Amino acid sequence: MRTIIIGDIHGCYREFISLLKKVEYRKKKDRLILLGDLMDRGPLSYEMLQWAIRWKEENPDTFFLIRGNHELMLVKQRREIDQRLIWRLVGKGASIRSFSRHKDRMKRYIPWIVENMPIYHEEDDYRCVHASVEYENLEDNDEERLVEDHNYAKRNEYAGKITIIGHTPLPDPTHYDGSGGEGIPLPYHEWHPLPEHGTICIDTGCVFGHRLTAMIIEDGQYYLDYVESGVCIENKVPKYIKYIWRLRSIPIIRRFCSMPKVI
Ligand SMILES: [Mn+2]
Repeated sequence: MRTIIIGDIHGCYREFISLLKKVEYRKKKDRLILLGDLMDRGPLSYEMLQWAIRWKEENPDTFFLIRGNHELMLVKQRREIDQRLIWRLVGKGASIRSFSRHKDRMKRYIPWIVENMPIYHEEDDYRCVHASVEYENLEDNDEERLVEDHNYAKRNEYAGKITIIGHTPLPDPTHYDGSGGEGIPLPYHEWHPLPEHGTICIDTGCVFGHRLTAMIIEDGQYYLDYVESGVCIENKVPKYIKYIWRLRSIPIIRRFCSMPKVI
């Protein structure tokens, strides 16, 4: 049985559906795990959430979701003022427009998110969280580390059981093996044994104009596939982000030029 894992969709519902088609997802035979951040920034957050709700209802045992920092902001927004402000800056407006086009409100879905989007998902030979992991025992990590932390994964210090993450957009899916060195970009369209240790980040910045990536795991092997982003983002992201992505495919530049920080 294949398991298909997809990272930060951010309202890129069209790309999500075309990626499912590209990897020939079969709902009766495959499992599907979404790593969170279904909404905000992109144009179709409402459609994406409705799809997830319907899918979870119809496929409760083969479809799993994890909570991202954007879902966490929705859950927390009424209590914490700083979370409200940050959320404004990182694409809440796009979600509000998407929901109001359907005369709906996001708040209504907080109980569904709390019930159906836990902060981690554990399997026998790997597990999934949204952002990063520090301690082998997932219970020992605080919520901020698992759901919100941008920098920890890149420090490449975690060498425990292999964990699939999203959250930090990168030019290519990347394996952090716990050695403390640079992450290793992973190739698309080839089967390889699933590494046993470290983290693999599969967020390739679809909503920033790059790609939506799927990781397929079957019998201890993995395969990566993607669709190009066709999205028009509603919140302005500087064009230099795309240029840096292109330049970073040249190894010497990759060494001296890190990804711009985006939440
Ligand atoms: Mn995120």
